[in-house]
Amino acid sequence: MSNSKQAYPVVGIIMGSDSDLEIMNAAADMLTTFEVPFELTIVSAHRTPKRMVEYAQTAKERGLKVIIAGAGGAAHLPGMIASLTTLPVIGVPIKSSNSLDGWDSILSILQMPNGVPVATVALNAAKNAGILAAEILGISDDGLSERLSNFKKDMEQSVLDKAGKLKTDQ
Ligand code: RP5
Repeated sequence: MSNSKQAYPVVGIIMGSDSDLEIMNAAADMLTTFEVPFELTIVSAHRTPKRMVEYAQTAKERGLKVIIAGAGGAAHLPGMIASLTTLPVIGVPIKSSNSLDGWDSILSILQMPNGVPVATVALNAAKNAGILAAEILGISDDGLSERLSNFKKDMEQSVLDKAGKLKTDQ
């Protein structure tokens, strides 16, 4: 699936199973908000290893600049993708049906060996993965950087509004 707005995706969102989609949609939503073209598909490290290798090895030449990879349980997808490409990989640990309590997914993605980094976000935090991907791209895109800046300002204002409301309620 590609973001219909633009022909050339620069972020690849991949996940180990369609059961991860509910969580991973949050990354897609953030990229849509920031007007970053992306593609989204299923790539399983264990069930489709050849597809995983092909995806990682062709990602750069296809124009991708960042990959967001989500997986649950024995979550090897982000690390294996990172081992096969020089693109930055953001890993999303997912508390899946085969996950004990989420720690298995977190540690599988977080505890990478020296030389093969994966930027790991919090459990189920695909939203932050989307924001981080946009921030990486924002380094060389002033318009995107401005949209990210406005996002942070809106977030700040919403907290200040809530704080102000608490004050008046007391
Ligand atoms: C992982 O196993 C997937 O990323 C998913 O989080 C989990 C469960 O997959 P299904 O059995 O629901 O397909 O590889």
